Amino acid sequence: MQADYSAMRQSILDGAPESAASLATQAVEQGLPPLEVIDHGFVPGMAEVGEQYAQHKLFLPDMLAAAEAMKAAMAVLEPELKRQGGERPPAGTVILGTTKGDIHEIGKILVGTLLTANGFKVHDLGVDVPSERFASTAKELNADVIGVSALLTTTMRGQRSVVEALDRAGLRSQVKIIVGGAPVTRKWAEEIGADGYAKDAITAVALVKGLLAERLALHHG
Ligand code: B12
Repeated sequence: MQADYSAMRQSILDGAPESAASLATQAVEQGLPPLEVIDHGFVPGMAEVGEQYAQHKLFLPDMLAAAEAMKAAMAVLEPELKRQGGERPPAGTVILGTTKGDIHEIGKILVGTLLTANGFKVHDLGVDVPSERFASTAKELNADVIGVSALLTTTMRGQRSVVEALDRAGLRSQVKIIVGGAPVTRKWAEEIGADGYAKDAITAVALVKGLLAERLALHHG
């Protein structure tokens, strides 16, 4: 049987959590790679919802329903992703969160899931996180990397505040900061003095691995 990507996309557009979850379950039962199912089946639905919202064809409640459907699908696919990663000693500790004033969480959760699947210890602070909390938690957990998500052009500046908060806490040289989210660009990351930017969850894993390898090389080389 083939993956029904168009039905998955439609379940997001319809804001139908039951149908999204059952399509995800079917995909798992068929042995389809969970990441492909997310990327080709469900994420295109979210992108379409965003476009239709921008064109005033869909409204806030529709966006909310779509997010619920996406979360229902992810609840099925996440454990699969993590299981495929297997058990290994932690490759490093990463703190994740969405900036103050911003409640978008789906992309961040996906980044966290893939990092976990790749052996990282992930501590997710959730959404609407004050900059100082990123810094204090980094200190508390002796974190290697902080990942800051922002989905609104207005909350992107919160990413700069996290860089500044880490500076103030005297931790800037010890902890790497990476940023992401739909409106975020590499140029913005450079402008605010972050250590990296990734456009999606797969690239985020490569980015974190690269940053930590760089650091190991500095310490030992
Ligand atoms: C779902 C959604 C919502 C849901 C969120 C529910 C939830 N639990 O998360 C709800 C309904 C709550 C919502 C609310 C609002 N939303 Co909204 N929302 C979306 C939508 C449709 C999808 C976002 C999503 O989940 N995408 C799927 C994930 C998988 O993709 P992603 O988030 O981009 O994440 C990937 C990458 O960006 C990256 N990434 C993400 N984070 C990080 C972090 C790091 C460190 C790294 C390295 C990478 C990384 O990796 C991820 C995985 O590949 C987008 C449209 C869009 N195209 O983005 C609009 C959108 C982001 N929302 C928008 C708006 C305007 C709003 C509201 C202001 C609407 C209103 N009038 O109230 C509110 C704001 C609420 C708030 N204070 O935050 C606008 C933003 C416009 C702008 N440029 O600022 C968008 C673009 C829609 C549009 N086209 O107008 N929204």
